[in-house]
Amino acid sequence: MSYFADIAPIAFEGPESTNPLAFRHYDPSEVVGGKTMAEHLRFAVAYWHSFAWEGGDPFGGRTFERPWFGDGMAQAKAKADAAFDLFGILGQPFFCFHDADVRPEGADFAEQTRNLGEIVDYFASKMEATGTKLLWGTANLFSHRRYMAGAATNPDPDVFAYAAATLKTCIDATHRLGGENYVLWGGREGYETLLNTDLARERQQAGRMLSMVVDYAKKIGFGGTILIEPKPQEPTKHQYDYDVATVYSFLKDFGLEGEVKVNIEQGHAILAGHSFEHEIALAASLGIFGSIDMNRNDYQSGWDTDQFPNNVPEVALAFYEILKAGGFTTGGTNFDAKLRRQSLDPEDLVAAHVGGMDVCAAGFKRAWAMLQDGTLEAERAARYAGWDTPGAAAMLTGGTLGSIHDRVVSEGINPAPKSGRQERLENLVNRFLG
Ligand code: XLS
Ligand code: NI
Ligand code: NI
Repeated sequence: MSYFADIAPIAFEGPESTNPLAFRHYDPSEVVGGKTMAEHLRFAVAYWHSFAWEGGDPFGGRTFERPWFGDGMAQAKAKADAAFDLFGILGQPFFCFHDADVRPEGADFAEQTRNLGEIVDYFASKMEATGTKLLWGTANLFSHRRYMAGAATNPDPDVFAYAAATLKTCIDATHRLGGENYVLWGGREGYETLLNTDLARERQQAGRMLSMVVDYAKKIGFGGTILIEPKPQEPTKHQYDYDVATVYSFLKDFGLEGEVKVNIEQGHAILAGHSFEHEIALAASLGIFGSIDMNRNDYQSGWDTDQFPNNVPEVALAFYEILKAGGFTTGGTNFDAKLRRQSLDPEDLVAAHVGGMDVCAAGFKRAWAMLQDGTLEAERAARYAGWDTPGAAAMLTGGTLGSIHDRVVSEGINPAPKSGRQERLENLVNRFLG
């Protein structure tokens, strides 16, 4: 019997519906600008939060009781059965997983790899039967104690080797399942104290590992996008992939800016002191926008609380930047979000996703309307219109300080400050987001 036995597939019932297990805004087949909402949003369930996480926090352990908890192959398959049942109930087109979420740990590398292979075969048959696809796979190179001082950036070369070998198996698994992306989140790639850390050396190790990932993906013909997921801290005090700007400079350093993009998470952006839309806009402007981990941080706690999104205007501004960047290609909206530890019931897991999907759909439609309206973009363009004059444009091509100086003197240039119109623009945005 399914873990979600009595929960029927979620239907779209429209904004007036009071049914807690219905979509009010997300109609997967609704066509917006020539694509369905399902094609625009490309939702994914995160296996780790929804099926592997046990409800623990730093002050207490497991609160959830799931029939698949335990470390055997039978439990791993029962977990997969429940996961695919949830994907079906939600109509989620995609899922994402780490190796450690899906397979029993195994006593050594060989057993770990065999276990992963067995589950990947099991996934393949379920994906074939249900049509659910893999948005991305990834390796968990942060939970096991061997990685406590990092994976690629570990001072011990044997850990580097073990991580490289594990990466190979996880890229293989992602490729075998037709994954559209492969994600690298460097959970322990950082430091606790500079007193024992050689920053320069660790950076070189990380660059070498990433180059090998790119080479290997090419060698096996993996056609998906390789993504780095920035995060500033937690679990380490300082993580090397701090934010989008830091990742970009790292990619440039190793000549990988054309090979690797970013997976941007709302909560990580907040932890880095940025807004989600800032990180998306910056990545798009640098040509490295790939995918998003959708969630919500508690703005007071300073932790990565990974809550489900519930703020439509906030989500809308993020989707506005994604739409401006041309929308997703291989990327999507992965709910890297978990229940609160008191939310014990199967219905909580379903309701969390239903609400998150609805918030994203509502935000997306508002963003779409604002972009179609065009006023905001016209205002932005008008602000820079002075640059269209030949004298101004020439400064950015052949200008020198001397030639510009002469022009200022000969033309009597004397700039008049102009309003940035922020409040008027905020009022405009509220017409769409309010
Ligand atoms: C943790 C990260 C993690 C990645 C995948 O904060 O968000 O869940 O998305 O390793
Ligand atoms: Ni996170
Ligand atoms: Ni994430």
